[in-house]
Amino acid sequence: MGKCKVCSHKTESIMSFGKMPIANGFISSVSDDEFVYELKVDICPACFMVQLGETVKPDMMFNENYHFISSTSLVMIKHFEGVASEITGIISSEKSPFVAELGCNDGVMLQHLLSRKIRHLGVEPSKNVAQLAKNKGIEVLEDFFNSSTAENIVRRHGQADVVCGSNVMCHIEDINSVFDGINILLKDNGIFFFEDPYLFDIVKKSSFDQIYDEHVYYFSGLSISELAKRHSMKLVDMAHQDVHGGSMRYYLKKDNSRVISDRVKELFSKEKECKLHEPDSYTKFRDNVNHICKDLKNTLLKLKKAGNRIAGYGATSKSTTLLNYSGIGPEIIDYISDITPTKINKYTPGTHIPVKPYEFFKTDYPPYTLLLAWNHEKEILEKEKDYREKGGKFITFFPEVTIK
Ligand code: DWN
Ligand code: ZN
Repeated sequence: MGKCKVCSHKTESIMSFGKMPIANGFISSVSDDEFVYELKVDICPACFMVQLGETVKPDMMFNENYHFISSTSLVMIKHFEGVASEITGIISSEKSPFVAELGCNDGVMLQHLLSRKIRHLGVEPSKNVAQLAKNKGIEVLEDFFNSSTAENIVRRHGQADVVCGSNVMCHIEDINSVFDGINILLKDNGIFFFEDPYLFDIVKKSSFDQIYDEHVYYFSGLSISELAKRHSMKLVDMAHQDVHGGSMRYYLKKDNSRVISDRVKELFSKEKECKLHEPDSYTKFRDNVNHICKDLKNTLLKLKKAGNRIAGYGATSKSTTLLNYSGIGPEIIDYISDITPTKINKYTPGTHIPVKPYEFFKTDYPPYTLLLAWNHEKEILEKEKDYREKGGKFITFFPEVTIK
C-alpha cells in the first residue's frame, strides 16, 4: 500500500509490471550496468489520481543526455504551431504579454512566439534539449520548475499571462510544488493550460506502454479538478487532442473565475461512466494488457519461426515497457529504426535491441516491422507507402494485434 503523492491518502494497486530499466536509458554497450526500479501503477481513491507506486529521481531521467526531441514528428511540429496560434489569440489584447512554457524541449512551440516577438521563457531541465532551443534564439531557463523557480522568473520577467506545458506536468512527481509555482507565476486573470496522455484513452485502448518512469501521473478531468481545488484553482475547460495516442488539454484559472465549460461536465460524466475513479474497475484493463502482450509475442514468434526478419520502427520511451514486460528482445526484433541521432548505434534499455539509422531501414526493408511509435501511425504509414507497396507489413498492437 502506497501513499498518494497529491493528498497523502492510501493508494490502491492497479497493476505491476516488475523490474524495469529507465525508459530513455539507451546504452552504448550491452555490458553496461542498468539501473532498475519496480514499475507499478496505483490509484488514490480520495483524489482519483492514477500514479506510479515507485518513482525514479528526476535527474536520473532528465539530464544532459535526454534522448527525446519533440521535433522528430511532422505532425507534432504542426500541432505545436497550433498551440502557438492559440496562445497568440489568448494574449492578443494584452500589452507586452509574457508566456512561460514548462518543459519547452527543443523549442518546437516557443519558436513561433519568438518569431512573433512575444516575450517568452522556456523552462527546461534537460541541458542538451534546452541547448537546441537556445540555438534557435529562444530564452530558456535550465531548471526544474517549482515555487522557487517561479519566484526567480517573476523577479526577472514579471507574472505571466499564459503558463503552458505539453507532456511535462505528468512527468513531475512533486506536482503540488508545481501548482504552488503556478500560483506565484500566473497573473490573477492569466490562464494555465497543459496537455498529457489521457487516462480515458489509455484504458480504452489498453495502451499500457504509456506507463513508465517519466510518466509519474495518468491524468483525468476528475483528478485534475481535485488537484486544482487543492491549490485554489479551477479546471475551466478541457479539449481532447488526437496526438500521442489520445491526449487531453486542461485549462485552469485562479479561483476568481466561475465559468466552467459544458465540455468539462460532459467529460466528467464520461469518465465516471467508465469508472476511471474506482480502483476495482481496472481488472479488465489488466486482463487486456496481458492478453495483448501474449498475443503480440506469439505472433512475432510465429513470423520469426517461419523465417521472417522483423524490425521495430521508433525506439520510443513507451517501447521500454512494452518490450520488457512482453519479453521481446533481439532474438525476435533484429533492430529498431529511429531518426534521433543520440539513439542511433545504442541498445534499447533492458532488452538490448540495436537501434539503427532510418537510412538502414530504407535499404533493408524487412518483411515485417513492429510499429513501436504507434502514436504516429498516420504519419508513418503515409511516409512508408513505398515500403508497404513493396510488400512490407507493419504490426500494430493497440487495441489488438494487427498486421497491415
Ligand atoms: O511524454 C513524452 C513524449 C511526448 O515523448 C516523453 N516522456 C518521452 C517521449 O515519449 P516517446 O519516446 O514514447 O515518444 P514518441 O514521440 O512516440 O517517440 C517517437 C520515436 O520514434 C522518436 O525516437 C522518434 C522516432 N520516429 C522515427 O524514427 N520516425 C518518429 C517518427 C514520427 C518517424 O517518422
Ligand atoms: Zn490522493
